[in-house]
Amino acid sequence: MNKLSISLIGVPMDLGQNRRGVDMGPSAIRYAGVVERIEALGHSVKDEGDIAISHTRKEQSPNTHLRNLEDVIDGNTKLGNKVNEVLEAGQFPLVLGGDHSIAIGTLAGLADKYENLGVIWYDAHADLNTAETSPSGNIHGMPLAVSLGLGHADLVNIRSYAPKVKPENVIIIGARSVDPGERELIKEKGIKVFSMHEIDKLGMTEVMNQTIEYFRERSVDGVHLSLDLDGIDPLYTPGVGTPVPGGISYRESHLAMEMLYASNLITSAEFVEVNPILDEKNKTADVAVALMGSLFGESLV
Ligand code: B3U
Ligand code: MN
Ligand code: MN
Repeated sequence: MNKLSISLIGVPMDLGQNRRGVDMGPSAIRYAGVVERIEALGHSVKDEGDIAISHTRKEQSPNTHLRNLEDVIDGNTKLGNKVNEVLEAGQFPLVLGGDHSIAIGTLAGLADKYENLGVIWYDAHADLNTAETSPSGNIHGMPLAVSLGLGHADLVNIRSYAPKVKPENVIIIGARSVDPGERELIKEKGIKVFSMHEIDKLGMTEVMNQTIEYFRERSVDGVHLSLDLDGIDPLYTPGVGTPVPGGISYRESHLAMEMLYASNLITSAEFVEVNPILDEKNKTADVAVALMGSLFGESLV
């Protein structure tokens, strides 16, 4: 088994959406035993601490189409730099959120090393809005669009290059709440989506086999897993800001992580949207850590 040197990066970001508490996600995940869980598998873990997020949140944000834009840019620039530094040191970046707007920074730090990066977007949502299509103005609903080069120029050009990811290198898994503008973009760009419909119809084994095959065919040089805990059914992960019923089950999610581990494709990961204030006894952070266990090689026998 391949033993990794993992760098844990906490991102206490809550400015990409309106609910308070998701900034405590990294603490909740640490409290749920992430370091011990991964070290028990023989990997080494270095906790890099948290990225400094400025909190000048204005109750009446002047730009309601892109709430807290300046602070989101600032936090993601710092995160992108940190992720890149960790990669340069030969470490595997494991990013703990924080709301999903942090994927903008993570991908900005990854994509100048991986020129043909694959991305798995495990989420109830497509996160493909722009200021023009967003129903909320919340940047956590935009990070995938931004990473494809679509949206506000200052977000798109974090770390001074764009785009970070090619649409044909993205696979969305678990989608069940997709806005009209996002649907258009999925069609226009030909983005591969395994919605809940496909997961129900094909089963998770087939979905993951096709996912792994898709990336192999495209000869990606790395695959980033961006896992939004709201992709999973809120029965198992109630501590998220925008729960959507009818999600991926606990068991299907473990199977997906185990198959990704066996594929040896994953080169970085992030777990986002854990909100301990909305949670029940840290259940959602516990699920996040359990899934990391499977992603990093825990097996039952
Ligand atoms: N698509 C909606 C809702 C949403 C996106 N991401 C989350 N919620 N977590 C939006 O606001 O863009
Ligand atoms: Mn998301
Ligand atoms: Mn989501």
